[in-house]
Amino acid sequence: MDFPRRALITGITGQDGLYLAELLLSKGYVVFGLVRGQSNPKRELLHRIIPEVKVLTGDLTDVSSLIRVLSIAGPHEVYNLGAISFVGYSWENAALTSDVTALGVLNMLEATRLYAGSDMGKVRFYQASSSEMYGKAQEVPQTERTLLWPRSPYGVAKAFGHHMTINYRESYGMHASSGILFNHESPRRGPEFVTRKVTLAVARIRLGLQETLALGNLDARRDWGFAGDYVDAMWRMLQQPEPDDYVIATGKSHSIRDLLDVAFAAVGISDWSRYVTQDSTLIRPAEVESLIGDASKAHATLGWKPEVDFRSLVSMMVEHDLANQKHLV
Ligand code: G4F
Repeated sequence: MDFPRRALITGITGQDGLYLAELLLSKGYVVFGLVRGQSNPKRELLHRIIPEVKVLTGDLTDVSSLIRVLSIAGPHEVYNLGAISFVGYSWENAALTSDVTALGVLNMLEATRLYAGSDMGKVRFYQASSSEMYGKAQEVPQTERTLLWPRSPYGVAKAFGHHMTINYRESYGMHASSGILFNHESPRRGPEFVTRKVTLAVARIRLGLQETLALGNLDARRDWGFAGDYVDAMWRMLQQPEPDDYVIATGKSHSIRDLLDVAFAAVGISDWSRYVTQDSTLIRPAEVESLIGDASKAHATLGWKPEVDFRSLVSMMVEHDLANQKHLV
């Protein structure tokens, strides 16, 4: 094995990209991150948080830029985390979501295949698949073998990327693995996602900076874990002798109402009903009502298990938001 190991991460400025970069750096990797566009403000942010990452410019929709980036980075491992990842947005921008989240995977796989040339053992590939692919879930809990029934343009795009990854594995013998990650959150989560939207609002309500919180469907259920735990599973997948697909989940499901209970309780509010309103414009055209994953295969093969439970995760996020909003009081 060559040392030091080199990794290329797409989507490095997202929550998962940042945690994964920190994990790989702690293991002695040289980490390259793909960042899109000219004067992207996220480049500065990345440099401030993790200055050790070597930033390369490229775009998932431009295969020639990916080939160039791969030849500069010379990675042993490629983590394809880049995507337009907000499900709600994907109905408004279905074509763009498909270009980036679906065809972007094909571009990255093809660029990696060309980079590997006749030596497929040279590089290992991780694809960020998603539990959103299960959509109208056909089985409870969901496993690697559960039928995919996506309910959003985002879910359809992720299903394309998932199948294409399997196809490259089967067609070209590429060491390409897919992590079917259930919802995973952290203080680094964007405020458009429901967990962070709630914890930020709860902190602001507690501090007197906000009066109410408008939400959509309160009955949806998700299997929520901690992003910091989940990136470890990605790395473990690429250390296996054989590529494969793995569900990464906690095996516990909670509703948005449970999320509200725990988040408001963390600031000493037991009855949140007077703070929360329902906004019909936030209800999705087709909802994924309930997801819960069975990660037995990851437990058995990767030796992976989640460390942070739902209550600790939500409390961690509320604490973080109280601290970062305090200066506004
Ligand atoms: O936090 P969410 O927007 O996450 P969603 O749609 O489950 O997707 C996330 O997890 C996927 C993994 O399964 C990823 F692939 C994907 O990229 C993303 O990270 O919404 C969670 C639930 C939904 O049922 C939604 O309808 O919360 C419900 N919800 C209710 N009110 C809301 C709101 N979601 C958002 N974002 N904002 C609301 O006001």
